Amino acid sequence: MSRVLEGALDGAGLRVCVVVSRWNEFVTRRLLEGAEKVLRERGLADDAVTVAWVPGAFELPTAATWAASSGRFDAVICLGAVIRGETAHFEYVAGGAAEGIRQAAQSTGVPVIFGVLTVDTVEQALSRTGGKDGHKGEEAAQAAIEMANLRKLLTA
Ligand code: INI
Repeated sequence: MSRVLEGALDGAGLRVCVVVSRWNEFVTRRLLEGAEKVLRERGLADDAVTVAWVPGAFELPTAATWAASSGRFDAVICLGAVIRGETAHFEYVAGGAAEGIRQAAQSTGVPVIFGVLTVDTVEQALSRTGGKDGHKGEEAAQAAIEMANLRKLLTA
């Protein structure tokens, strides 16, 4: 019989850093509100959640690496919104954020969650932050809790 491990969606005792981009703040605030709501609902205390603002999505990996390598957090959540219609260099900003966030996770071993919307229009961004297409901020917070708990199981 296989031994199956899954990270519980229980945030009690976890410490999480949310790094959030100020660019397209009307969207990223919605992402942040969703993430904070789920973290609270899942049992994290208010003082167990740290929020750090950065200028844009391109800066998310740098701040995430600082937080992840500090030893102070069980998971880091990166929140941002890159909207193609308003970004001439969409691929560079979105691709740099994605690759940098992957590297931050792999170089530190701490879960660093990709909560960055990469969309064509403002309407798509809004529909993914509490509209008909769910809430990427809420999903990011759930992923952070699951991965933080799975890490404990796999590294104990
Ligand atoms: N940053 C974003 O987070 N979203 C965007 O849509 C965006 N646009 O449109 O350019 C954006 N640019 C800023 C970038 O992330 C950096 O902050 C900037 O280039 C300084 O390094």
